[in-house]
Amino acid sequence: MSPQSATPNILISAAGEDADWKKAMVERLPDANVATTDDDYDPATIDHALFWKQPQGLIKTLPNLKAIFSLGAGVDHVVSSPSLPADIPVIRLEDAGMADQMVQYHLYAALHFMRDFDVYAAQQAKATWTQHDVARISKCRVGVMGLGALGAAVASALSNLGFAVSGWSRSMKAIDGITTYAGEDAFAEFLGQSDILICLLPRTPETEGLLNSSALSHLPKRAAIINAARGAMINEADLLRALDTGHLRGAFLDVAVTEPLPESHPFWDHPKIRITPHIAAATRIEEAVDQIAQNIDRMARGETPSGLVDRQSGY
Ligand code: NDP
Ligand code: OXD
Repeated sequence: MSPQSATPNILISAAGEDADWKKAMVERLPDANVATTDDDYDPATIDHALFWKQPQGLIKTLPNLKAIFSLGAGVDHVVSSPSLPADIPVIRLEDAGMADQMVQYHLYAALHFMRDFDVYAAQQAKATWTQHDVARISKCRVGVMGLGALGAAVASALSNLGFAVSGWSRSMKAIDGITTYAGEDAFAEFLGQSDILICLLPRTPETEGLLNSSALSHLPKRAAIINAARGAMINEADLLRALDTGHLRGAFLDVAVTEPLPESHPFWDHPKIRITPHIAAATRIEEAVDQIAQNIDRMARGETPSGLVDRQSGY
């Protein structure tokens, strides 16, 4: 990348949290000009945009953008914009305080199934006092889809707790204690040994609808699914069918195709589904602004920023 001008002109659009981001950014880069969309700013001067679910059409009002930073790990809200020029670098956050939270979320959700808390919740609803054998954790096979900043941390934490963990990614990975698979050819085999399937993939054209009836049919009978990535990766009707036929024992969902999940959605009162409202991992602003500031510096020096999105693959 070619070196850029000295003083960054930054615009923030952060879905209601603009003031917090602006304060943190001003503290971290006191020499930069930092505005939110509520401020009086000249769109032609803006060269760096910090976006989380920015309003539609905002990108095309900024003719001199040199980079767009996502304020989350996912970049689907940016790369799906039809007005995004092909040559603008899009940069995602890497961990930024989210990996620890993802680990906590998945430890809870995986233990929910491994220790039969779903079974006991159903029993409680019928005032039934029946004890079941406790499975050996080493016999419980967890498959993690996506071994990036978040998936790899979750896979390692579950493995350290004693689960038998495997992981699936686009390119082959080597992670201590984890059996790894890569690519489409290995997908069915990976699914076939996942008693608990965790989805931590980015939303891209390749991953959208990936967990459909065909994929779900490869999971072992009475497998469970945990999805804290994006709702669009699971075909919701196929998931409901797999739960209702008893092929799947349950689903723990932090994300949905439509968020907030509509009040009338069948997920809400499905006895085999646990819902949380997209809270698995929140960006920690301090860590995030530090990453963004370092990347602005890197780009100013003509270096490649860390977390640069490959526009071809979409993440
Ligand atoms: P990364 O970009 O670091 O990692 C993505 C992983 O997915 C990589 O291992 C990548 O493979 C793999 N992958 C991508 N496409 C495919 C494919 N077609 N087939 C197989 N593997 C694929 O992402 P993060 O770990 O930082 O984040 C993952 C997602 O988690 C985010 O995109 C976001 O949607 C979601 N998220 C949800 C939050 C919540 O609160 N619910 C909070 C934060 C993030 P490879 O390694 O080979 O490139
Ligand atoms: C993210 C998210 O992508 O919060 O960071 O979903």
